Order: sequence, then C-alpha cells, then structure tokens
Amino acid sequence: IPQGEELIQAIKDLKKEKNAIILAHYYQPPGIQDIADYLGDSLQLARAARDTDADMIAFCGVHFMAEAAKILNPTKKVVLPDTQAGCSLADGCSGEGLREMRKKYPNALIATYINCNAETKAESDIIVTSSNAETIIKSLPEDRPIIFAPDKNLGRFLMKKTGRDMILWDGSCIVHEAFSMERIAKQLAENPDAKLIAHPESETPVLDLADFVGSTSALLNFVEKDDSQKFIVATEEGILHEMKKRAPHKTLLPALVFDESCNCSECFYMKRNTLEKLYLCMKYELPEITIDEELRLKALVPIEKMMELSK
Ligand code: CIZ
Ligand code: SF4
Repeated sequence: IPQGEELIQAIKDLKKEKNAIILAHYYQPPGIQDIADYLGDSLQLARAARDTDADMIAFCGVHFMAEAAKILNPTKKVVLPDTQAGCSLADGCSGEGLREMRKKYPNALIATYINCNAETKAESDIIVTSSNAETIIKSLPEDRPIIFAPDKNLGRFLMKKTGRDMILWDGSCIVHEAFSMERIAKQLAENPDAKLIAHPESETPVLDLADFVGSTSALLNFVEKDDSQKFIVATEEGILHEMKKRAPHKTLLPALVFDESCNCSECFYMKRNTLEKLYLCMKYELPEITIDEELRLKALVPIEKMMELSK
C-alpha cells in the first residue's frame, strides 16, 4: 500500500480509473474528509448517493449509511472501507423488534431515525434524520400514536419540540451518551464566554443546558453564523475539522466525556475507516454492499416518504 502523498495520489487515480465518487461523513478522520468529493451529514449524503452518476460510490461513513446509498441507487457499486463500521443505534434495533411493537400498538405509525439497518427501515412507516425529524413528526396525523425508534434521546427532544407524545424505543448512541454533565458544567464555568452546542442524540440534561441544539449541519451553520467566538461542542469530535475550516478564528472545545483518561468524543465505528482501507476498497471493489431486492424495495418506501417531506 502506498503511503503519504503517494497514497492520496493513488486514491485520486483510482477515482478516475473507476469513475468513482467518494462520499464522507463529518465524523470521518480528517484525511478522509479532505479527499472526499462530497462531505455531509446522513441526509446530505443520502441525497448525494441518490443523485450521483458515478459507477462506484466509495462510502466513508458507517454501514447503515452505505446501505442507504445502495437502497437509493441500486445500480451503482457501493463499497465501504470497513464493514465493521457499525453503529450502536443501528445494532440496538431490528425489524423483528419493530414488528413486535406494531403488534402491541396496531394503530401506531412507526417513525424511525435513519441510523438503523435495512430490515428495521423496511418495518417503518417513515424515516427521519436529525435535520428533518421535527418537520416530519409535526406532519404526521394527530389521531395516530407514534412509535419513535431507535434513539430515545432524540425522541425525547422531539417530543418537547413538537408537543407530540411518542412511544420511545430504548436505544442510544454510545458517543453522545458519554458526555459528562458535571465536567461540561465545569468547562462552562471556566469558559464563561463560551456557548454550549449539542446534537440531539445527547442526553436530556446536556440538551437542557445547551444554548443551541441541532443536527450535524445545523451545528456547523450555527458556529459559522453566531456572534460568539467560543463554543463547547457536544457531538462527535470529527466535526471540529470542518467547523475549524468554516470558522477559523473561533475557539472550539470538544465537550468532555465521563472517562477522564480520554478527553475525546470519537465514534470508534466511524474511525475504523482509514485512507489505507479506502484505497484498498476502491482498488479491489470490496467489501461491497449488497442487498436483497425485495428488502431494498421495502426499505425504500419510508426513505422516499422522508425525501418527499424534506425537499
Ligand atoms: O450518526 C450520527 O451520529 C449522526 C448525527 C449522523 C448524521 O449525520 O445525522
Ligand atoms: Fe452511531 Fe453514535 Fe457513531 Fe453516529 S456517533 S455512527 S449514532 S455510534
């Protein structure tokens, strides 16, 4: 495997040779973000995957995101640098689990966060992401109960925002759940000029304390546009790379987590992808995301409903 600048060049050469596009999530390692053709959050990446005419999509994110790309654009080859790039939210929910919920609450609509696998999507009535969830939940018929899966923190936040009562699946993100209120309160006391901003996957006390709560792209816009010069950022630390580019003169502090030996809030799954693995997956066109056609069509229905409501 080539190294350093040669590795970057080799990836660029493969991109041309294979007519490939590299899509990367904001939580990816900086080197991957820098080489991507398109950088975005899960909704932006899903749109980019749907709309590309490249022959191959090298998806630098976690498995459920690459799978969503395949669901939306099945004739393209979708490769993921490391298939072990999972997600605690996706792992904590299943199609089987949602079928049981539906039996228990037959009249309910199931709104599911995009952080889930294809089987789970296939059992859902509508998919949401953190950037469109509020609009979508508000648009659901008032006379039907709503089951929200799998993130209970985002679910609670949406209940407050929309005033809709929802039955919550008991799932959470291991990264956003690791923030320590006690340590963040200390950070705020030491930085009285800083604003606390948080992703809604964080736990309720952190969200209650935050000056601004928003999706990945909303947090980026906020840091860029807001008058403050200092921010404590309660979301996956990878986002600081793009935040620094957009607001180079502002001070950005990652919010502190419980584990004092590790002052970081990195998603271990997202960081499984490396430039070396990206090179290899493009060269060998492996590991490739495949999906049973019947399942794909079933999972596509609630995704398309979401796309329709969040144009
Ligand atoms: O996986 C995640 O934690 C997030 C926030 C994805 C996204 O871009 O919405
Ligand atoms: Fe999943 Fe959390 Fe990692 Fe996002 S940050 S991929 S929700 S484990």
